[in-house]
Amino acid sequence: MTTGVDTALALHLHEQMVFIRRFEAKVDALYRQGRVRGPAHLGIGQEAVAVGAASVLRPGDRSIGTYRGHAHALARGAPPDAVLRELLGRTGGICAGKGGSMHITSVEHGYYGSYAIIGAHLPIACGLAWADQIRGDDAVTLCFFGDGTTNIGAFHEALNLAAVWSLPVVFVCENNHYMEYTPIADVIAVKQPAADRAAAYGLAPLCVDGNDVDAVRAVIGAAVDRARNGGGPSLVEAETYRHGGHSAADPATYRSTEEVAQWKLRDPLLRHAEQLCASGVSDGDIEAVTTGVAAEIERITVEALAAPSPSADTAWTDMWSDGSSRWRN
Ligand SMILES: Cc1ncc(C[n+]2csc(CCOP(=O)(O)OP(=O)(O)O)c2C)c(N)n1
Ligand SMILES: [Mg+2]
Repeated sequence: MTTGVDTALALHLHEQMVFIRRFEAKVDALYRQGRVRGPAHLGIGQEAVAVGAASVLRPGDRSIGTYRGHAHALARGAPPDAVLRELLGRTGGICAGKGGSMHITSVEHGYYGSYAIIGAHLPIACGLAWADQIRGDDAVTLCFFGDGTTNIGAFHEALNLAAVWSLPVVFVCENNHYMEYTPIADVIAVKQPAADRAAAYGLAPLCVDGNDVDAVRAVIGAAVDRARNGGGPSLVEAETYRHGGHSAADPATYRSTEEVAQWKLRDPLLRHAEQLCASGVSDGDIEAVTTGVAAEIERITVEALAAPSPSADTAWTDMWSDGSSRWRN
C-alpha cells in the first residue's frame, strides 16, 4: 500500500498517460476523416516515457523533441485544446494553426519544439543547455529522439560536444525498434542503439523499461539531478514500442501481428493500472479517470472543430522574433 501522497502522484501520472492516449486516438480518428492538416505521427504505446520524464522536471527546465511530439508537449502542460486546434489548422492553435503536428512548440511551457529533420534538434538541445550553463542557471534540458536517430552525424556531434563541455542536458532515446518502416536491428552494428554508443563519449550505458513510468522517473530523474548539480550530460535509452504505424497514414504491415500483440501485453497504461490496483486504488477510481478524460477530449474536439481557419493575413505574422515579416540584410 502506498502513502496518500504517492497515490495522488500515481493517479496524476495515470491521468496524464490516459489523456495522451485518448488525445492521440482522437487525432487518429480525425485524421481518417480528413480533418487533420498534414501528417500526424502518433506515440500510442510510448506514453510512459513522455509522462515519466516530464514529471521529474521543474518549471524553467527545457524539453525538445521530434515530429512524434504531441505527448512531450502535453506532458509539459501545453494546453490540449490549443494543440488539437493546431493539428486541425484552426485559430487558437498553439502555433496559430500554421505549424501543424510536426511543429508543436510551446516555449511558455518549456517545450522548445518538435523537429522533423532527424537529429537536427540534438545540437539545438546543446545550445539551450549551453545558454543555461553560461547564465549560471540550474535548468536542465531534456532531448527526446528515436533509435533511428543514433545513426546520423548530428547525434554523435551533439553527444561529443555535450560531454566535452559538460552541458546540463539529458538525451533520451525512445527505442521503439523501428525507424520508419525499417527494424533498427537491420541497420545497426550494436544491440542497443544509444546505450552501446554511450562509452564513446565517456558516458554510462543507461537503459530503462520505457513502458514503466516509475522506472522512467527513477532513471531520468537521477540523470536530471546529476545535470542540475553540475555532473554533465547523460544518455538514456528507453525501450518502448509504437502500437500503430510510423505515421497515421502507415498501416504498418511490415510487423507481424504476433509482435504487436506481444508488445500490447506490455502496454504502459495497463501495467500502470495494475500497479494502481495492487497499491489499493479502487477500480472505480481508475475508471473515473478514464471517464473524465473522455469527456474532456470530446469537449475540446467539438470546440476545435467549430473554430475558424486562420485568416490569410496571418500568413505573414510571427515570421521573425521582432514581429516583422521581412528579412533584414
Ligand atoms: C535527416 C533526415 N533523414 C531522413 C528523414 C526521413 N525520416 C523521417 S522519420 C525517420 C525515421 C526516424 O526513426 P526514429 O529516429 O527511430 O524515430 P521514430 O519515428 O521511431 O520515433 C526518417 C528516416 C528525415 N526526416 N530527416
Ligand atoms: Mg524509432
